[in-house]
Parts: sequence; structure tokens; C-alpha cells
Amino acid sequence: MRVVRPFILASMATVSLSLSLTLSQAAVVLHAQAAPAARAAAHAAAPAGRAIDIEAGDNMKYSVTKIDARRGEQLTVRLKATGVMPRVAMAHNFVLLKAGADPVAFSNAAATAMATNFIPPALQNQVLGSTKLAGNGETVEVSFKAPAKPGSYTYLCTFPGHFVSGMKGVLVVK
Ligand SMILES: [Cu+2]
Repeated sequence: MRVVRPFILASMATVSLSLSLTLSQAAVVLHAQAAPAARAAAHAAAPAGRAIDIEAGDNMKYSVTKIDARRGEQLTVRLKATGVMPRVAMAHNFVLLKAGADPVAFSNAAATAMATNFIPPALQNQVLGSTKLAGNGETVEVSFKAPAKPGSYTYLCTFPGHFVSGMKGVLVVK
């Protein structure tokens, strides 16, 4: 027994050592597998091109009413609704119109286009880019390329009553 006991202890120590090695090797493998996934997630969250952050509260105004851009510049507009009113009464979007589109006519047509998130299907061809509706506490975004032609392009919120309350801005392409 005097001989056997140290042998058992030594065996247990060996088992313990090899177990901890196996665990640390497993941790290395897990880490190596997790790293590309984490990079992919970070990549997906990165905006396409330059990010423009706009906020809008229950006052029905954009915090940014002028965006300067280069011709063809890749942009991502992120719109955050920061008020407290319920979504049914207060939501916002960002709709960028083509040159020559009439924002008043677009807004009027949008008022009855609730089924299509206040984007009138008949005038969809006048839209350069648009977000979904953001209820308060939500952020929506849209990526698009600034027009190649210099000029001023109107953007507006098409939730009923918001454009006439001044919820609009201009993208200036130089
Ligand atoms: Cu709005």
C-alpha cells in the first residue's frame, strides 16, 4: 500500500493536469471559432458609407435639416424617434425625393397610404430612399447613394400632418 498510494496520487494529478489542458485547449478552439462570428456581427452593424444620425421627437422636427454630400456618395441615414407619444399617434420616417418631385403633392398622397407605411405606391418612383416608420424609442435606417447630379433634394416625414408642421430637410449635392 505504501507504494500504491503515491502512485494513485500521481495518477490523479496526471488526470487533473490533462483535464485542465483539455479544457484550456477547448477554450482556445471556442475562442478561435467565436472571433470570426464577432467580426461578422460588427461588420453587419457598420453603416454603409457615411452615417448621418437624425433624431425626431414629438415636436415633429428633424434634428438635422441639411445634409451636404458629394456626388454619388454612399450615405446611411439613421433616424431615431425620441418622443414619448404612442406609435399610433406619433411615428416618423425619412423619405428622400428625386429632383423635380413635389413634396406637397407627395405628402398629401401619403396621408391616405397608411397600408404602405405612408409611402404612396403611385409615387414610389419619386423616392430615392426611404426608411420604415419609427415609433418612439425605435431607430430606422436607409442606405442610398447621393444623386450624381448636383442640386437640392427634399427629404420629409410622410406621417400625416408632419410635413406641413415642418418635418422636412434638404440633401445638398455639390
Ligand atoms: Cu414625423
